[in-house]
Amino acid sequence: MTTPLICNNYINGEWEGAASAATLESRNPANKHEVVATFPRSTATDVDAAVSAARQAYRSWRLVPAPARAEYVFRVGELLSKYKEELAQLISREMGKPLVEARGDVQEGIDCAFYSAGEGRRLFGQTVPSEMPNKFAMTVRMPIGVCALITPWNFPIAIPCWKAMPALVCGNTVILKPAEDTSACATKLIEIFAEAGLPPGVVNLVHGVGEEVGKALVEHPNVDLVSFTGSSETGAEVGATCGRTHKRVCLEMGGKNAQIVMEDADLQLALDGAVWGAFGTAGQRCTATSRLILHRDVKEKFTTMLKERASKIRLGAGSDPNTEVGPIINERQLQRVNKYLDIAREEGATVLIGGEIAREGELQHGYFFEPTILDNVTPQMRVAREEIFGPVVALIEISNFEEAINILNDSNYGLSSSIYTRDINRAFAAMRDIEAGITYINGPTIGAEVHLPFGGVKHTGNGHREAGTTALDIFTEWKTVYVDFSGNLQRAQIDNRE
Ligand code: UN1
Repeated sequence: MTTPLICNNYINGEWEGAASAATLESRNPANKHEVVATFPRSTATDVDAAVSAARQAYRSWRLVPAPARAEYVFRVGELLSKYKEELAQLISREMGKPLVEARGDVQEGIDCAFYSAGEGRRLFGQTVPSEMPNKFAMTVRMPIGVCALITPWNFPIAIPCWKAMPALVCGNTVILKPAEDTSACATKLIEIFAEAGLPPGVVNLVHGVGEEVGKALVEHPNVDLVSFTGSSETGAEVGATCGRTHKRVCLEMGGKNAQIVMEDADLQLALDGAVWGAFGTAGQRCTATSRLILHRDVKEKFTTMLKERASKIRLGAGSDPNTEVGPIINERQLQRVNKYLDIAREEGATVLIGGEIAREGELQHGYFFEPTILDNVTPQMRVAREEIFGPVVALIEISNFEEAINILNDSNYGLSSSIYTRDINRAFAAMRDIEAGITYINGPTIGAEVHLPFGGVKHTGNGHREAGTTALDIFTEWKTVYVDFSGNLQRAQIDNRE
């Protein structure tokens, strides 16, 4: 056991505790007795300080040429590469995911840095012909101002990078409010931004409890934009507050992602996809596969294969190289997953494997849940409709393609989706008819790449798409500029009609 890391807020280029001096701690979810870090329990006073630093820094940061802003972000990418292993170890310790996945989390941040940095030399607008002679018309992207970034614990490096990097390249200043469970990861990330030499106040970090610090940020009159990834319940509140206070808001919320396996699918491939999609990161991804929609001709065979594979999954600490599935993030989430198992049983689903909190040997010291397969699930059951965020997958039987699509779409959520079929016509029809922000053909529901838009429809989001070039639409305002070099007053809609 190592000594706990002492984490601080980062405001205006200075590391400091909360004004109240109160602290909280994060723990290793694989061993609840191990405190990973202590961090400040900030309040509205600290939020005020961070917002005024970010506001002040914005005045000059917006004027730094975009290619120069992008160079800082590029440097962050280089430093993330340098510290990749150290960061991955920390992610495994504080968040619990296996090391290979933790390295992937950092890699996603690195990819995002290099991709976003390239945008510094693009940030394209448009030139458009004017109705009038000797006049140019164009659109240019302008930054928004001070952005509050509220991020979850499941991708403690990648998700803050998705938000902060494009925001900075676009000329905004940012305040990160990370999830309490992964405060050390966020601190290390912001140390890297600081090492990259960003001017004071451009990037700020405020630790604390969502209902205190997150709320204060969302309500703050000097915050211009809130980018939030988290639960649909909290997202709805964030969205309502931003509506009331006239802030731009980007919401990335829950999913109830399904993988369809048709009768002509390559079953081995579909199995690999299902195991990775449902149990990877212990199901704690908003893109995780939580429904398997199986054609009745292959359901029995596929279920046998899945049971066989899932029952052999090795649970353990993320830091152990033999671990395939790590712990659930904390006691509250563990109990939430467990509660869904009670609900499943009450609703009449059959627990094929798993279904319990794992307590054997070392596992008893952490928050482990057995990989779980629920059979005889009907689309109306709560376990088929609500996001569980754990290693639990529900099997639903269908008899044809149309039924598969209807059941997949019968959800309030619409983030990721997948279909395994060898029929190209069906694949294209699925691509068109599935109601989700992301559709994979012959691939699992997880594994989005940073240079493509990420987000969902219905209650999953509010129409924005993170990552890819669409991230620029979140973090910029369009300005339309007319340049009249005729030397005369030219009246639109009037003089050019005569
Ligand atoms: C999330 O779970 O919030 O597509 C993000 C994926 C990852 C990102 C998941 N690249 O699974």
